[in-house]
Amino acid sequence: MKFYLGYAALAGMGAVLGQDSAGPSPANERPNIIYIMSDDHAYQAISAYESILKDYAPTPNIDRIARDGMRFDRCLVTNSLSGPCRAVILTGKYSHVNGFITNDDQKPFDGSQQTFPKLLQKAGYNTAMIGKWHLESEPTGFDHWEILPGQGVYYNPDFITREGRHTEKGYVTDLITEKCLNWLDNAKNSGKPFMLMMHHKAPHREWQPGPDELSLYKDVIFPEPETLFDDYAGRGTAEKTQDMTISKTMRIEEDLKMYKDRSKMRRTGLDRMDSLQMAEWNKVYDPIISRFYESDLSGNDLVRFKYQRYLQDYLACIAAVDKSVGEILNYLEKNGLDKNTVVIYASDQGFYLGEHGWFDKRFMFEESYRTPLVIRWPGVIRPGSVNNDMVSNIDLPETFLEMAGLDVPSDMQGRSMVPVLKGKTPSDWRKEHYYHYYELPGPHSVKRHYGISTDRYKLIHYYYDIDEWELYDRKADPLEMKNVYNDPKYAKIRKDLHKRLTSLMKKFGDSDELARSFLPN
Ligand code: SGN
Ligand code: CA
Repeated sequence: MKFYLGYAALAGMGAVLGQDSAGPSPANERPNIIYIMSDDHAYQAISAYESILKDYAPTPNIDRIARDGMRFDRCLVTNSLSGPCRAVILTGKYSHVNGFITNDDQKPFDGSQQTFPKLLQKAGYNTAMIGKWHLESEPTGFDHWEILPGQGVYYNPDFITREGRHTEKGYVTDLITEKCLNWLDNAKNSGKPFMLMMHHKAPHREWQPGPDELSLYKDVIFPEPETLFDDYAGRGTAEKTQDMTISKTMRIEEDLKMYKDRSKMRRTGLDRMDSLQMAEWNKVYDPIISRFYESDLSGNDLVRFKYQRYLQDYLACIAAVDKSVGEILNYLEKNGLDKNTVVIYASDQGFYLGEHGWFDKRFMFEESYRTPLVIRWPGVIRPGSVNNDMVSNIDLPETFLEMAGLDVPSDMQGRSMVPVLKGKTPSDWRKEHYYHYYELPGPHSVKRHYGISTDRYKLIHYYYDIDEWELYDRKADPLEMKNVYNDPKYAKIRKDLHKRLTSLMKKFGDSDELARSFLPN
């Protein structure tokens, strides 16, 4: 792994902890852990990452975590969907092992199984979970929890606690932040180390900006990704038959708020706004709506308009999330907690921002397969580090356990990233990563698939109602536009990847037979 001291101007940089002179060891004093996760936040929309949007939509507070800590440039998920990712992060086990394979699972998450919050709680941590949970069963392993029902809504949302369900007034990102700050205020005096999972709903579809950000990007024109008008030539059935394009799938009214029929606001929860909130909303959106219907756009011009509207709202939601991260960081500093608190920022999975003409996730292509991850751990992580190792969301619980000085149970399937965080990636760190996505039938019609990814290649098997293999060479084809599975030049690589995929599946206890057992009758 390499270090890039990207923020040379950082105060005191000269004196910063070399790898071996790292400050207080985590073993001396167990650190607090704050895991902040948003929903569907693409790394392309974090200014600490390289992206065409970098200069258009800054995320200064998330960037603060990267600047003070480590940015991961290849953190991969095992099944790019909300509920399944959350189950992986709690258990350190693949979906077929923890039992939660799709969002629409008939079976809620089995909360009686081993999870990292339970293990931390048992070891004396004060634990809490606040925000989007999305696992249907009640949270277990938390001293305190307060969750959104299902996906939750943006304005005046309901929350569920042990006492039942109630409605609160306000914007969901602000409410979750406030609840977390209140909990921290008690936790800091509890005499125990704490672990907080702060899970934002934003910036999930339908991307409804908060009152302070309504007009933030309304007049900004964002650069377009190279593949906005992808026609999927050179790829297979799965890419051609998905239902997640900006052009066809994205709805002008509910998604882009160009309401002609305001009764449709009920479908997206916007009808929950009170008259003041609605008046503020209308002030911004009414003129955009009038201009849109006057302009009578069609074809590629309409796609371009939709892309811009999508990003204006999506990035405005993120601005509120970034502000929330800043409030947490400031709180820690003000209360002298910053030195002994690890702060992690991640998304549940990646997201398409117009690449391949798409929004949403699910595919094993980079934008949804990779999730943003930045971690600050004062005294342990060298500030301004950038890591290119293949890490995964399945490594997070093992990492949290080791941070707390606990042993990692042998049945967890990931690996603690603590040595990676210390800048000492073990020589036997993973060189390949296993993926398996299951949700078909389901929203966006992405075929079921599993596959293996290495630094350079990806071998993917789409199955269920089709049986197609694809191979991508990310070095020759970084945008993943060409399936080279049948190219004789890749015959050797293909063979090798098949072999490695078979042994990876065996290692993790997955198989075609098991995949078939999860198919709908
Ligand atoms: C909803 C969204 C989908 C999204 C899924 C899963 N439709 O069904 O676009 O893919 O959630 O998202 S919506 O019209 O209801 O917004 S996930 O992040 O929770 O997995
Ligand atoms: Ca999600």
